[in-house]
Amino acid sequence: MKRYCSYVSVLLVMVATAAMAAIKVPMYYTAAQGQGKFIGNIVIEENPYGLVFTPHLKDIPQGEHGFHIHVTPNCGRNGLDADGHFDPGHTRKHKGPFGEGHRGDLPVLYADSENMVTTPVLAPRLKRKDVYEHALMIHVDGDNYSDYPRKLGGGGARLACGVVHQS
Ligand SMILES: [Cu+2]
Ligand SMILES: [Zn+2]
Repeated sequence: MKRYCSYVSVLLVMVATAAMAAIKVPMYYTAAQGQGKFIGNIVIEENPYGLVFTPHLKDIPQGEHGFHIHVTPNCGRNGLDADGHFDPGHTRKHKGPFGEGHRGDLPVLYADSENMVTTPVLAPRLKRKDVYEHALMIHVDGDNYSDYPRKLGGGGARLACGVVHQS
């Protein structure tokens, strides 16, 4: 019986570790066909407050960049094949990571003067199961977490993209 109990507890630890494991998403510049240059990874981890996205990216123009989960796990046609923002509640509203709109609205990423993006961001309305088989998208411009004055936060063209696969 004792042996059985320790076997079960080892199993439980293994299950817990698997659930906590980070997801590593390789990111690439978008391209008209296929994928562009590799620019680094974004590591996704769940904690009690939501999902933490930790970027390790280079070659991103200095400043703010809109960052979202787009529905379709496909980065083709300069990112357009990823379709729109992840919106399981069909809100059709872009309100940012703390609003009641698209669940795929993530906090803005910031590239420093050396064109590196390394500051983690927290998305409080997401769990890791939400992000599998979708795309992470980084836009050319920033994000004001509103559909005004420009739709979808004003991020404009799609700069970099990566697909989140279940590991
Ligand atoms: Cu986007
Ligand atoms: Zn949105």
